[in-house]
Amino acid sequence: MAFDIEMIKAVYERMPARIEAARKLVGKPLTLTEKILYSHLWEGTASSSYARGASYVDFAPDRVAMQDATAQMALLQFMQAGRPKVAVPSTVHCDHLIEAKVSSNTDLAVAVDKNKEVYEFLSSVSDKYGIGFWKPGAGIIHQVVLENYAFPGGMMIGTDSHTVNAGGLGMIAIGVGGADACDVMAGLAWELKFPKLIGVKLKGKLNGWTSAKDVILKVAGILTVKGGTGCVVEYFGEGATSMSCTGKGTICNMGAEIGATTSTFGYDDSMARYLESTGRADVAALANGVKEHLTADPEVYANPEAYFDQVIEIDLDTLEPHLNGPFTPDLATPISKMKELAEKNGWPTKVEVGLIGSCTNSSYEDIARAASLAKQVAAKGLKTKAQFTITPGSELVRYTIERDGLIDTFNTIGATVFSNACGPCIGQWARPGAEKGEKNTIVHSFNRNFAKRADGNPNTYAFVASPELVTALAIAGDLTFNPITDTLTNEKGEQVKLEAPSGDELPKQGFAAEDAGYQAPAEDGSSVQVKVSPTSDRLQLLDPFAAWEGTDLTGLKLLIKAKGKCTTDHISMAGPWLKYRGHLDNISNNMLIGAVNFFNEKTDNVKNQLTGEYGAVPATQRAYKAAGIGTIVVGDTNYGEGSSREHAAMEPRHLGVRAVLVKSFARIHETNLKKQGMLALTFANEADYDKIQEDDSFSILGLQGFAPDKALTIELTHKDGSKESFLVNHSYNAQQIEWFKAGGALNIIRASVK
Ligand code: MIC
Ligand code: SF4
Repeated sequence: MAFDIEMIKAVYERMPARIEAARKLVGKPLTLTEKILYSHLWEGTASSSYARGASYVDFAPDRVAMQDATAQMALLQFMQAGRPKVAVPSTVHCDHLIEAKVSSNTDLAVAVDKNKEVYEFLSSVSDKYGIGFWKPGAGIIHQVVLENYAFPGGMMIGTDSHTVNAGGLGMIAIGVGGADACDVMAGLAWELKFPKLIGVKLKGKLNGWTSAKDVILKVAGILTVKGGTGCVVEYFGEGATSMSCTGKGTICNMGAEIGATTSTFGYDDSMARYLESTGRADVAALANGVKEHLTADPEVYANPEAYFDQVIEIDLDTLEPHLNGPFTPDLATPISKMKELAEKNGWPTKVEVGLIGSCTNSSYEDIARAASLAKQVAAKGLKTKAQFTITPGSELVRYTIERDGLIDTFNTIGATVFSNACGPCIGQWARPGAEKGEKNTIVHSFNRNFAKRADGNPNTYAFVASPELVTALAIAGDLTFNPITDTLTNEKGEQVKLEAPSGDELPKQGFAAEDAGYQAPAEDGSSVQVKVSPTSDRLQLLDPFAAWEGTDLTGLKLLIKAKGKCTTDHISMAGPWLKYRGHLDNISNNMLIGAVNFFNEKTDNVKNQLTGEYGAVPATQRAYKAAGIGTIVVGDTNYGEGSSREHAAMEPRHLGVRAVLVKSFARIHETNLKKQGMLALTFANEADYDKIQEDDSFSILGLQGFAPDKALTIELTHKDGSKESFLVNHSYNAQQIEWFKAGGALNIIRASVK
């Protein structure tokens, strides 16, 4: 039986009437996205229709998921909310803190030892508050959610940007910061601006070398890393229904890379098959009973332009395999153009390592198709040129592929199998020699490829592709190898061609695992003790942030004017810093160390206006803090793209930054800043970015009249004493302004329990 089946039943019981009411209010047929959103309103049945891209709406998500690296902060906050138990089904997954070094079992044992304190904390908090706990080794959050919790038509939030993966099972699943998760677990509403809708029509069918990953690689090329901001992407068409459920998951997963709020697909047979094969025939039966509500009204897909804000059409019959990168997931190159582009751009073409797996791409189908290529190596007398690694997404997949001989197949090409965890995808790859900083190329089936993301080496050129293409390129050892047209020279000197990949969508003998790694919480957790040592360097209880002083902010200094791409990896790097995710003061020592200083083009090197000296960003900020001087961070477009990690907002808050002023924000990061009581501002006129000079002081004026849709004013005082003013916008609603005034949303919840 599936987890929380009663909750799922209740959702399906409410759905038809709520959808009917919404259809009347909206006055036209509904997309799937609208159906799910309108059936999850905090107010219950809709009383009015909402404006896309404009109305802030309170929702009631069905569940919450958290991974270990973000759960620590989320649960440290929840502990202060004064609730005995979580209000909705919630889970914690231990996946991010496991380093990939030697091999699965060795690495897991090392992680369990190294992270003992954190795992014990998460396990005991989970036990106490009624949260399901997935132990280290159980798998990556999104894969485990897809296998166990996701259900068509449901709505969930998760403290990880790739929570959107569950769209593959027809959910609206959204990545959030820990403070948002804390609200929902505390029984409060969750707020989101009603999204705009992008429809993607998939014509034709996947075939040959092309896989589901190529759909999203193509979409990322079209929409870029910010094209999906504020939007939900809904996929439909024969190409959608003919694709596997896990393939849909891959597409939704990487929707995070276009900034989309989430992506989803209508319920179909592939989802029913997946539910049944993962032991949830009961959910499939329930879903079948409300089928018509789990997809858009027929008029919508017949005439999408009339219902979506933007429509994209992709023909799967002609879609080519793609490679996206380096350094950004939206630089999309069809494989046939790689030779030309690599040469033009000077990308190293020798592939050193091919890495498959991760939360994005480690379904049974992915692994089986990649294995079909590995099998050809010996059969065709080839030798694999690059190193090859596999990171299974869950123990369920790992156990099953081992049973079915697929790991043995990979072993024949010298593969290393890492733990069922994030590992190399999040800088937890202890890659030998990475410290030398040599220019080199890797290909992987993950989702992100920002600088330093996999191995910490800024000169590693990472390209994202399907697991099939990664395997082929690893065999060839060459980024420009096009398996559709090119041949390889085998050991006998013959020219051989790889045959297109093939593999079962689901295991013929069903999924299996000896121990999936789940720990149920205590029925009554009131006597469970949660321990945090006051001397720990991994965990630190939170102190409330100070409330707004009630005046305009004056005399702020410029901490950094960041140039170009500034993702959450630049603001709060992962990899070696993941160990401090539960300790705000310690992790603050990585604040903005990856951001490029506009004035000297260096990272982690900014001017301290008090001394005139240049130094590291965190140390400089601590000096301002010690002097009681507030600061401001200035940034470019799509600031804070990438992760949901609220540390990127809490660190500046903790260290005394008062405002972040940018050309535009990524959604989750902007909300995280607001939640933590920071000012998140955007230039009314982007060109005003150019006015900011290195020695500027800032005043933020108009805060006493801080109101929705009302611009604030920034007054700059340059070094020579001259002044300049300009307007800055914000997207705070009345509630969010209260968060700012209280010094953070949590202070309001705290006050309500006293
Ligand atoms: C990531 O893929 O960047 C992460 C690590 O999963 C993050 C969460 C984190 O920073 O802990 C995400 O995507 O939200
Ligand atoms: Fe883990 Fe990478 Fe997936 Fe993030 S994207 S959850 S780091 S596997």
